[in-house]
Amino acid sequence: MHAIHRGFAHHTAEDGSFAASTSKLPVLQYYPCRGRAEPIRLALSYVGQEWFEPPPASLKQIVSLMHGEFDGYPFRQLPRFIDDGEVDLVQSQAIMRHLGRKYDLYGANMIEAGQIDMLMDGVLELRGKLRTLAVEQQFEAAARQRYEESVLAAEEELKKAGMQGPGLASFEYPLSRRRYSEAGWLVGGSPSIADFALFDLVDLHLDHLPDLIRTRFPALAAHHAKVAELKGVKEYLASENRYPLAFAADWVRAHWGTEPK
Ligand SMILES: N[C@@H](CCC(=O)N[C@@H](CS)C(=O)NCC(=O)O)C(=O)O
Repeated sequence: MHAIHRGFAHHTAEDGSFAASTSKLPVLQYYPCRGRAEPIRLALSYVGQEWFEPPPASLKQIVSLMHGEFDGYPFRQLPRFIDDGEVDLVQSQAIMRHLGRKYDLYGANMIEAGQIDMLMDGVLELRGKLRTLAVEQQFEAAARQRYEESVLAAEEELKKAGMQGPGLASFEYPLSRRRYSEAGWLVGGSPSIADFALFDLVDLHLDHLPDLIRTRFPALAAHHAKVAELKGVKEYLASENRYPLAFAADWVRAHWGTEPK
């Protein structure tokens, strides 16, 4: 059994048998699936920063600790990211913004940083809609059709769809019009944390609806392909480190047999 992180003591890696090989690596505690950790993994891969993830046996301990202790797990949720012996964060968006600041993936100025925040909030909202369809509704036919007609409505149809909040067309629009970037990224002249968040969202959609996405959202498909070719990202996507399963709830159900939270 591997030791795990406890309380507020800062660690840079797992204790015990993993300590020697991982003592300098940031630790990402999450389920062995893409889930809310995937944009974090993509950003780390892009900047060439290796990281450590506890194996499932440790994770089981982490999750039971997490449910009973606020220290280290203030919201009783994962992901948790421990970096440089001082940074210890939960909330996937806070972790992404930390990586954005640390590795210069947060735009060239305050204006771009604000645009990145705005677009990432939109991606998160859309991810929630996809999660409902995938995890709660299990892609049931009527729910899927409603999703295709609202979240996946093309630009002009989305304006009439009567749905609150973003659809995928909300991202097709700025990309195809080069609204915030002349370079084909979401914002500014180089990749930012928003690009990794959007890539993950489009990737999840491509798993289930490849033809529809490619036909209705060519700019999103092109952006997805551009991110997938980035050095570091390309290698990560082709590696064994990339988990096949998309949602944490599905992993928990499949491996621990308990109802997902
Ligand atoms: N807003 C949080 C949500 C985190 C979240 O929902 N985490 C889920 C897994 S994806 C979790 O830890 N659920 C509790 C559990 O599995 O017991 C974030 O973005 O990090």
